[in-house]
Amino acid sequence: MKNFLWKNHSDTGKRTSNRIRKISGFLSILLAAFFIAGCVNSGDKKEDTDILLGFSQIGSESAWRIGNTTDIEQQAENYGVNLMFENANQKQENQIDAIRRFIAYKVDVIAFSPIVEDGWDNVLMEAKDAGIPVILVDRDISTETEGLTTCLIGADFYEEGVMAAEYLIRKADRIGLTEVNIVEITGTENSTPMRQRQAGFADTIAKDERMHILESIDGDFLKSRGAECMRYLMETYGDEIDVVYSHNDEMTLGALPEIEKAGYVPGRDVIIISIDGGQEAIDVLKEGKINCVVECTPKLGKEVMETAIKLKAGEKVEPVIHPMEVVFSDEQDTSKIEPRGY
Ligand code: GZL
Repeated sequence: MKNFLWKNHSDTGKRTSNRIRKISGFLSILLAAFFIAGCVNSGDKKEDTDILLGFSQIGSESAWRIGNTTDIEQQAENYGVNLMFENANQKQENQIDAIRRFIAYKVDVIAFSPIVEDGWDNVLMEAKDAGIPVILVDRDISTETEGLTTCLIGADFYEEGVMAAEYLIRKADRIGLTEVNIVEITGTENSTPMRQRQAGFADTIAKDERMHILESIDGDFLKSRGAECMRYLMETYGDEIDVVYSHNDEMTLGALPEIEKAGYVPGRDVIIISIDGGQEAIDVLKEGKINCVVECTPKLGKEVMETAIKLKAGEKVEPVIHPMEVVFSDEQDTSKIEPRGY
């Protein structure tokens, strides 16, 4: 809140000074009104910190990613953290360049969502040498070098894969399937969510002899690629396909029309399992064209800001923070699912 300094008009005539008194009285009331409004509108906005956080975001490839960006920005505002935000448009080299800019700018903390797990050692060693702590948001990195990052704030993707598979096993039991042929549309190759959602699902169905994966194909978390993958899978396997396991809602939403074009009803002829839990997919779940959506919350901003504030204060932080996540499916009354906010 700016402090307004008012000039004193002491050397003017009586009539003028009365007028000035009236104007300054009115302006004082106006200023007080603005101040009160400001306090009311500030909501729970905390005092500005002197923290400058550099954040490198992967891109805008999905409703999840856009929701994550919105939440990061809103929480920076709420916590009074100054945010230097850069969108890498799905390119690792853009993230590396952004991190180098943050280092040059001497930010207090760096946070980023690594698009893939490999290739970060050099730039993170530069951040370490510059004494700037790094927070991993959403996704992880793969490295042999200790101490390049302080913590990971993001979903337990392996557990998401397990929850997807556990739903499928329950569904197969419920409708009496004796053989279950699955096609898998994966997220970006070598990304943490792709690797772990695939592993959690595969490890869980491995215990069930009915389950077979016909093929896994990379949809890169993109709606357009999800459609292309599904078109290929329908042409290749057609009637053999009992289940589509898709690593995110965007690819699922791209795939559904291709299933319908091939003459099948998604959610009825083919079991559809998706991950993220954005509003559009939940609406389709409610229509019965998706059977299961595993939640992956994009709302990580609060934990990111609280962790940045702790790091700036030199406090220890938890090495891993996983948000709680649930499963939405045709096993429940989907009409009761609250608006998702992304
Ligand atoms: C998951 C996130 C994934 C989402 C996709 O935390 O990394 O990236 O599942 C997004 O929608 O593209």
